[in-house]
This record gives sequence, structure tokens and C-alpha cells, in this order.
Amino acid sequence: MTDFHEYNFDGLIGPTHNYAGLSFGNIASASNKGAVSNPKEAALQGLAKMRAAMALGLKQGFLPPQDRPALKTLRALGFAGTDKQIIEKAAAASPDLLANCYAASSMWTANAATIAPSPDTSDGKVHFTPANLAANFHRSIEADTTARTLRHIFNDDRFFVHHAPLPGGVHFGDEGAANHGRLCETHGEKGVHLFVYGEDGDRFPARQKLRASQAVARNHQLDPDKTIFIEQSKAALDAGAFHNDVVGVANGNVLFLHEQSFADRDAAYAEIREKAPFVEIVEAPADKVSLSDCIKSYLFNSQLLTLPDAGAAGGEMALLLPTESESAERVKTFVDETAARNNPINRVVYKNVRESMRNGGGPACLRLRVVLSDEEAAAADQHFILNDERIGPLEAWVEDHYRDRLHPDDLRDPKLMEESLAAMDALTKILKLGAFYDFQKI
Ligand code: SUG
Repeated sequence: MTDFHEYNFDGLIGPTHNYAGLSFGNIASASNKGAVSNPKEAALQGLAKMRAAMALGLKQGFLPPQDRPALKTLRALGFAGTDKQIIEKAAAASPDLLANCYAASSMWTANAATIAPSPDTSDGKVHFTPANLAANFHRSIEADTTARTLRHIFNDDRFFVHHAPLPGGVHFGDEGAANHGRLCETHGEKGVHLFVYGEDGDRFPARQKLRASQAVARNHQLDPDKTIFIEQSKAALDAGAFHNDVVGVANGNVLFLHEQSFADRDAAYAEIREKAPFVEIVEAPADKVSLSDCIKSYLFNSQLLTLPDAGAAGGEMALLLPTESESAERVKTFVDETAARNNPINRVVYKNVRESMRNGGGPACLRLRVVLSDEEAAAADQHFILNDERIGPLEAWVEDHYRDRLHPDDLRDPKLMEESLAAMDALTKILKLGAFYDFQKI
């Protein structure tokens, strides 16, 4: 029988990681605006999280950072001249625009795309739709390179179908897998897809549109009997859950979430139970953990991972949480109780991804899940699937090329551009990518 595994493709954190406060509705991003970041520490924290997942016996891949500053975008916006002049002119005319073109936000690969594994699609292929990320300018410029990256890694039309990012900008705002979950008895069986969309709240706008989720489901040839569209609650959105993966996570037969996640909880649970009768809903009651506790601790932005020795439904799962959840007392108590209770969540691992957390990105934001059969995995570019030999050179590359201190004002200095592009150039050599990035082509 063909074996299927979940691969987590983490975003390798890029050399320009900084705190520019670019994401309205993302409270961590707004409150850390102007703080000094540590890109080297950020990238090493991300790699350490990948190592932790590998140590649990899980399959781990990564997506490379995008080239920043986005010179191609700056040129398209009318800044002309040499690369150095472009930075100087943009810094003088619009530091905000420059910051947008410097964001390392492609690290949050949960937003890179939505994926449908082959057991779920009517043509039996794996479908990819890169997210258009239309809600924020700095994120919207990721889509082209994301599409190129996914086509490069999964480059075999016997197995993989690549759709274009959805057209229509904010009218079809799509934030990828951060608002999508898959329930299944085992990874290789036909799964049930949960698409969570939003309507604007009183305080914050919703990024994911219902019609975008519907278009992705159509493109991916999903069975309507195994597809559910659920509206996120405005309470969650206004508390700072700009993506649904801040208040819930699905894995295998488990849906782990806050009771105030959905606009109509009872109707949502009824449809989930009807379409996925095997589901076990593990819920945090608001009187034990508030929405505000969730946003501060990122309890539900944990990775819920089926451990490899667990075979059928109800297999053992580990919860990989950020250390912020360990230090929040009520949250830690709830996690301990959840692990002690009779459900598949039996192991708890805390990892420090603080540099990313301070921009609103926890462990689950940092990874894109791709369920692949062994044959499909063998057809992917192996440079992007980690093992002990491949991860060391990435750590060494970070040590060689990254700064340990970056303030948003430093983005004005063309020297940062030179360092960052030199780093990306070196990475393309490690990954045998050739001239992959825009700056290498123009
Ligand atoms: O889109 N932060 C990201 C965080 C994404 C988290 N992803 C998931 N929940 N899946 C965002 O808001 C902040 C960048 C800055 O402010 O410099 C940022 O883009």
C-alpha cells in the first residue's frame, strides 16, 4: 500500500527580518513596530524548530526566503537607476514603501499556499494554489516568487498541479493554509477540508474572503461532501486573530480550537461531525482560556503532529508550542490538562521562536503542510527536504551572512541590500537553483 506522510515545509527566515509594524490587525506586529530585531537569531530559532520536528521522527522540508529588498517591485513603482540609487530614492520618498519591500514575511509559509493532497482530488494529483495575500502590500508581493518556488520544488506533472494565485486582489483575498485545515482518519485517506473565512470586524478587517476559499476548493477538485466553509467569529478577529490558525488547528481526526473561533459554533460543529464523523473536537472553554490569552500565547498556533509510530485513527499526537504558551499560567495549565486527558494529544514540546512571534508568527505560521505519498515525495526536489546532512549547511549559511541586529532605519543603508542579496546568491548555490530570483535575472 502506498504510504502517505505529512511534510512540514517551514519558511527559512530571511536576512532582513525586522519590525516595521506593517500588518494592521496583527497586534504583535503593531506593538513591536520600531523594535530592534535579530535576523540571525530568528533564522537559527526557525532551524532549531525544524530540528525539533525531525527529532520527533517527522518529515521536514523548507521553502527558501524571498529576495529582499524587492528591487523589481521598487522599479515597477517608478524608482529608477542603479540598485543603490533605487534604495536611496525610495528611502527619501517613502520609508514605508521601502519597509514593505524589505519585509521577510515569506517566512510564514502557512500563508504561502493552500494544498490539496492527492487522495482528496478528483484527478488524484496534489493541487497547489499560492495565496495572493492581497490584504497587505508587503505580503501581496510574495505571490509570484512563491508560485515559482512551488513549481520548482514540485516539478512533475504526473503528480502535481499548480494553479495561479487567485485574481481580483482584495475581492478574492486569499491567505493560504492559515485559514484551512484538513481532517482525516489517516493522512492517506480521503480528507475533509475546512475553509475558514471572515467578514470585517468592528476593529479589524478580515483577510480571507469566502469566495476565495470557494474558488480554491473548485480549482482543487474537492468533493463538496467533504468540504466545509465556516465563518470565523468577529470576536476572534477583533481580539487579533487575523488568521484562523491563531485560534485553532486541525490534524488527523483532531480539531483543537477555542470555543469562540467560529461565528456559529453549533452549526459549524454539526456540519463537521456530519462530514467527518470520526472527528474528536478538543476545545478550550473561554472561562479557562480567553481569546486574549490565545492571542498573547499563540496556544492554538501550535503544530499538532501525528507521531510516526502512531498508525491508525486516534494515533498519538504531539503539540509543538511557542515558549510564550509555557510562560502564560492559565494556558500552560490548559495544555497540561489537555495532554493528561483521554485524547490523542499526548506529548508537548515548547520551542522558542520569539523573533517570529514578535511579528505575530508562531510555530504553525512558520510551516506549510504538504501530504505526499512516498512516490510523490521522491518526485520533489530533494534539496528542500531536510535530513542531518542538509540542515547543517543552512545553519552555517545563516552564521556567515546574517546580522544580529537590525533596526527599521537600517533599511535605508544600501549596504544591507548588498549583504542580503549576496546571502540569497550564496543560497541559490547551496540549493543548486541557478538564477532563480528576480535580482539574478535583471
Ligand atoms: O501576515 N506578520 C505576518 C504574520 C503572519 C502569521 N501567519 C499565520 N498566522 N499563519 C502577517 O501579519 C508583520 C511584518 C512587519 O510588521 O514587519 C507580518 O507580516
